[in-house]
Amino acid sequence: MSPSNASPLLPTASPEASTATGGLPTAAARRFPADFVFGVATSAYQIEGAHDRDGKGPSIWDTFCRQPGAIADASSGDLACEHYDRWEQDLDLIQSLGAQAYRFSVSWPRVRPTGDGAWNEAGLAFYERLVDGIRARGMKAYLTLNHWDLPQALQDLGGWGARATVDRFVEYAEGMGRRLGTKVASIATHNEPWVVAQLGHESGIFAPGLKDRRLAAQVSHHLLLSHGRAIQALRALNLPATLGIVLNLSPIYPATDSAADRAKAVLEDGKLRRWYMDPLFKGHYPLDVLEHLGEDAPQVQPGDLALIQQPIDFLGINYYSRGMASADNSFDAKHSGLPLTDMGWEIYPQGLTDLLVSLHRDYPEARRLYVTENGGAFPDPVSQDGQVHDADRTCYLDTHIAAVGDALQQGVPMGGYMVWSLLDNFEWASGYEKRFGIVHVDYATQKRTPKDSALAFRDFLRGRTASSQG
Ligand code: IFM
Repeated sequence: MSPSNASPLLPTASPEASTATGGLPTAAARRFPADFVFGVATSAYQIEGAHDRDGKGPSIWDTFCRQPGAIADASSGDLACEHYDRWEQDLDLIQSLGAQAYRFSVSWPRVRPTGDGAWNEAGLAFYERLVDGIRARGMKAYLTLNHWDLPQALQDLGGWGARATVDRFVEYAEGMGRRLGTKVASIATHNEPWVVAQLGHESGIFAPGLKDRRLAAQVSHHLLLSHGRAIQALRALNLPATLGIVLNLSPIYPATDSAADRAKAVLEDGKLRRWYMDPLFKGHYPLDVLEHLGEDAPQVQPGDLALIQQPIDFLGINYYSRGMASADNSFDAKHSGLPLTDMGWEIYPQGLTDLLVSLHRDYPEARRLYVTENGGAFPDPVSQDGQVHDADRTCYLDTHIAAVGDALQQGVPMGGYMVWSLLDNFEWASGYEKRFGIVHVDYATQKRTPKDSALAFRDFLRGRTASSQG
């Protein structure tokens, strides 16, 4: 751990450094309250590596990556950023940026290798050291329980399609709550359940790679049910940590003003947003989506919806781009005129403000909102000077943080903002081809190099501290 806020990785702070990076000028022009938390985010499978070390069991992603053609560059998270061994250096780096919070996830099969039965003390101890390290550096730990790496042994029993997995998840949540719940600032049950259900079980492009719409709908229900029951179990522990869930959301706009496009936008909004928000906050599934699913609608047992609708302390929102709906699916982002990231996603910061404002309007029950992920993939070549001059990402972060500031000004109860991601990492089906980090990772040497965007974020945070002191 660094004794001070200095890092061997970053140049010493100076007004010139701030000017050199350009800071985040648009973001800085907005006012963020003193208790607003800025942080960085990662997830276990994407950075840890050590896939089979110290008693860890295999996850569905370990299995999926071995399927030919599943991952664009035929890679896996076997080594990733070797964060399992380099976590202290990585925490020093986060501290040196001046981030107040670090959002990370726990690998379920690292702490309970088969998802049932014995716990793995070595895995638990790793996360305990990590959380202690975060706190020792004066930062808050934001823990996510499920960032997609389900134990393979549970998948073999039916995975999220099996109702018994809900029970296993509640045990996992309670176990982690008992072990770390007094030390972490926040616990999120799931990260992006839509992705697990749709990409994992309907389109099959993510683990476990299944293609079955009915199963996907059932999976989404089990994820929500397990969320509600886990919140109940964690609440009973009387922890100081705030409890919530993280959804991937986008505002969906009709591509044209035609009635057909507008109707499509409503349905797409239903599938992405209301399917999760309505049960979480209103106690029902949206009727139009149930009708759309017809016989594929999930089996819901009496009492399930009341369990899902547990009061939570925060809603985390992962925002990357807007959604556009056209009845004939003719909308093509490439021709929209908006700049695109390396993922081909449109850069549209206004969508973040629109999303946050509409969420607060439609779901005032969501008491506190956080942007738990936001960022962009860009090609990021290393320059001859050894640095990464990622002006596009710096601009992306600047305008999106400013968009959060605009939502705050319009009365949205925002609690914080986390950059995705601290490090370049394993971007799921895209492998290592897409780089989301504000810190460059040379995978051959594991050298970390803060990109210009990291320096600009650091300077923005320093300016904020200075103005709150001045
Ligand atoms: O890398 C992912 C992350 O794991 C979940 N949210 C979206 C990110 C970018 O695709």
